[in-house]
Amino acid sequence: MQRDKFFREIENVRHPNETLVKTHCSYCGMQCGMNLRVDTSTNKIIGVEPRYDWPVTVGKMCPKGVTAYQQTNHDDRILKPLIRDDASLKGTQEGFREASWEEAYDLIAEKFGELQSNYGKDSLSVFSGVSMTNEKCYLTGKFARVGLGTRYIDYNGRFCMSSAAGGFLRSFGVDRGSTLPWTDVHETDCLFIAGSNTAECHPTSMFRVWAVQERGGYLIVADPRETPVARRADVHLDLRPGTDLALANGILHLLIKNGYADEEFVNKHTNGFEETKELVKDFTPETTSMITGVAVEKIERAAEIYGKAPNAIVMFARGIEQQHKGVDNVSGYTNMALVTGKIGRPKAGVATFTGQGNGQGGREHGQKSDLLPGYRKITNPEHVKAVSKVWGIDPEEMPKPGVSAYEMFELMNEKTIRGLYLLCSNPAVSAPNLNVVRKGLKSLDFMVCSDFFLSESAEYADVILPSVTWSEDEGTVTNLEGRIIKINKAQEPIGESKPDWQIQVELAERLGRGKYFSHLKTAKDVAEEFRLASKGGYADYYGATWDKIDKQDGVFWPCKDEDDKGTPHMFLDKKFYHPDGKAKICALPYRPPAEEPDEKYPLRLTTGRVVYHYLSGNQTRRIKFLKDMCPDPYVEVHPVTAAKYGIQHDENIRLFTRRGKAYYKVKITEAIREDTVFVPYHFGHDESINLLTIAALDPISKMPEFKACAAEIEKLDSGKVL
Ligand SMILES: Nc1nc2c(c(=O)[nH]1)N[C@H]1C(S)=C(S)[C@@H](COP(=O)(O)OP(=O)(O)OC[C@H]3O[C@@H](n4cnc5c(=O)[nH]c(N)nc54)[C@H](O)[C@@H]3O)O[C@H]1N2
Ligand SMILES: Nc1nc2c(c(=O)[nH]1)N[C@H]1C(S)=C(S)[C@@H](COP(=O)(O)OP(=O)(O)OC[C@H]3O[C@@H](n4cnc5c(=O)[nH]c(N)nc54)[C@H](O)[C@@H]3O)O[C@H]1N2
Ligand code: SF4
Ligand SMILES: [Mo]
Repeated sequence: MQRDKFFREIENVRHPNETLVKTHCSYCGMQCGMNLRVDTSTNKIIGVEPRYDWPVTVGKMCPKGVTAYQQTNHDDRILKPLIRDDASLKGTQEGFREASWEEAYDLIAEKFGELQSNYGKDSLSVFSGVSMTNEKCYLTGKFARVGLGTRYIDYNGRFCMSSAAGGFLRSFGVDRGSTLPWTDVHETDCLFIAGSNTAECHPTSMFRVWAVQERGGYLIVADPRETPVARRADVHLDLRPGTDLALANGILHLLIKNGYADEEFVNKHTNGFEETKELVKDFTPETTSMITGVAVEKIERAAEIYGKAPNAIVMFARGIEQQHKGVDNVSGYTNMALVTGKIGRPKAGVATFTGQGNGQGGREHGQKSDLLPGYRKITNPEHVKAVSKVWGIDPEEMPKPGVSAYEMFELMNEKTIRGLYLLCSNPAVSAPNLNVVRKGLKSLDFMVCSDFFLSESAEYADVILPSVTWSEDEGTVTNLEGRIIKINKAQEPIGESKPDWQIQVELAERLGRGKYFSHLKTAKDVAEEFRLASKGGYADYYGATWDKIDKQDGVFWPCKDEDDKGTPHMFLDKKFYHPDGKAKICALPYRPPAEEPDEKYPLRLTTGRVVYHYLSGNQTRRIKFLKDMCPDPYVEVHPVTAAKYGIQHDENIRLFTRRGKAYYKVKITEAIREDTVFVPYHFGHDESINLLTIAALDPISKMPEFKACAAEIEKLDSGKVL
């Protein structure tokens, strides 16, 4: 009924010369279905409407999604290549002049060539991101290894999905973010959600979350803050930041003790149970409560609900993953599903809320320092051989593994890395411990940045290349379910902007590597090569043709050939991907955050998002509605803590840690623990909270501990920003 009314209203506002282009949102991993409205008299995008026929999001979009189209023809778009002609202004927006593509390519080829002949192939680096299509992500990996011949490539997913990837690989032997399709979520009996601000970060999942409760099921949320999803939870486990592993072990202790372990499943399909059972013996509710700060009754109730639920899904996001034990946290919460056997069947399983639009596909096909397409390892000679064959290179030529994202900035400071090709990321805002990162960018001999809006990171570049927005190119993206979907082109690139794959093909030609790239004339050409390169890897996309994606509403990987419909549910045959076919239950000793509060820094700082902004904010801070709704950063402080410091709502304070300081307005709220403060990270320059965060890295995933460090507040006498 409502739906009909909505469509009638839409019909009434339709432009006379309007056509609709079926696609998905540019932002988060939900990849909401949308139609871009295009005026055929100008061939310009003029608006958007949600797609009711998209099974994952059924007509839902969030404030970012409904305004995303405003990026395409925005006044701030970079329309021509820019070359820096005043090196003294590095680190600012000044000192650039417009140039032709020819001049820009010539300069890059000359400077990259010089650096490699003076300092070796590995003096260059590539830092990329996963707001790009699979085809672009794939080609970026090839461009680094074959076009530049460097080992140093890594990407922003290191700060995003790397701990989930590490945990899933260890527990299941495969890293697909969700073991089931999202259309199962509302049909389960219990959702256990840890470290996900679902209502603000994956808002179009919420109708499924509420539906669980409406059907009489349960919602358990573990978060130091009372987020909108925590507020309506049956149990809110309001833990201290950085203590998830103790909570996961504590719940496992109760599940085993109270008879909820599925012995048959454990014996047949898993390893590691006895060792884990022994380890979690120590995590009594009392001990767990002492470490986490969560009341004993809440821990007991959560274990009881999860244990009793016929079907349950354990879900988590960056709250548990962006810790220096993020991988352990992922395996720790995954243990709950493995011990109780609530996995490998519909409506039961484990899922992470994948962050970026292509956070899943972008991590499978070679942007990570040690990975090649199809989730192959660059350290495995057989894998190298398979990919070298597709690329037409001698396996000997394949560069060795590089280092992780943050470590690349350290190497820039050491002058091991001297040149950078940055695309699709804004690390001058989003990387941890920014004083080191910004210094690293500044110390580069030569830096190229490809973006469509001049970002804070582009301010350090010598050449800026104008890329296109998602609406000006086509290709595939893999959403948070592991479903490969199609992004369609709604408008020709504006100005002289070009898609990144085309930039890489043309640049490779300038670098004398054209024979490996020149055959790629369209996005579809890249797609065909990419499917082939993934063939036989466990993230096998070979069978996911664009045609099949269109006909089936997407294709879940693995999808091995033309006849394969794809794999919506993982492990239905109870076969996990470790060589013996079993999953691993992991015994994980607790360790505290890298930096615990002390007398000098008595508070815990945690960081994250708000609904109106996206990541570094370089896109959403330019959209008027979003900027109006959330113009500035702030620090959330509990009223008791505010009283202790004598600070008022809206007062400016200085927040500092061992790494740096910044000034924020205080937002007093009871929705946070007394010992914790929270700052959203979507803001640049002096407002970036990453000036304060700690670069303590997880030993397996190399994920920085964005979610917990020790901090202190200082009241300013004047109450003004200094
Ligand atoms: N509006 C909006 N949506 C987005 C994005 C965005 O920038 N803006 N980005 C997208 C991307 S790339 C990502 S990665 C996802 C991120 O999605 P989320 O992970 O949901 O977002 P965050 O705000 O980073 O953190 C989630 C929650 O973790 C909690 N938390 C902090 N410390 C801890 C802890 O120690 N333990 C536990 N259990 N919880 C903790 C925070 O209070 C917060 O509520 O969102 C995607 N969607
Ligand atoms: N303190 C703190 N820091 C964090 C986090 C946190 O929770 N707390 N979260 C981390 C997480 S999960 C993430 S994902 C990272 C993300 O951090 P970033 O990688 O910095 O993310 P974006 O802001 O999306 O940066 C993408 C940039 O590329 C541009 N862009 C978008 N699409 C394209 C394209 O197709 N081609 C090109 N060439 N450019 C494009 C955009 O305009 C933007 O400038 O931040 C991390 N940093
Ligand atoms: S939920 Fe994510 S994909 Fe959907 S409209 Fe919002 S930002 Fe876009
Ligand atoms: Mo992310």
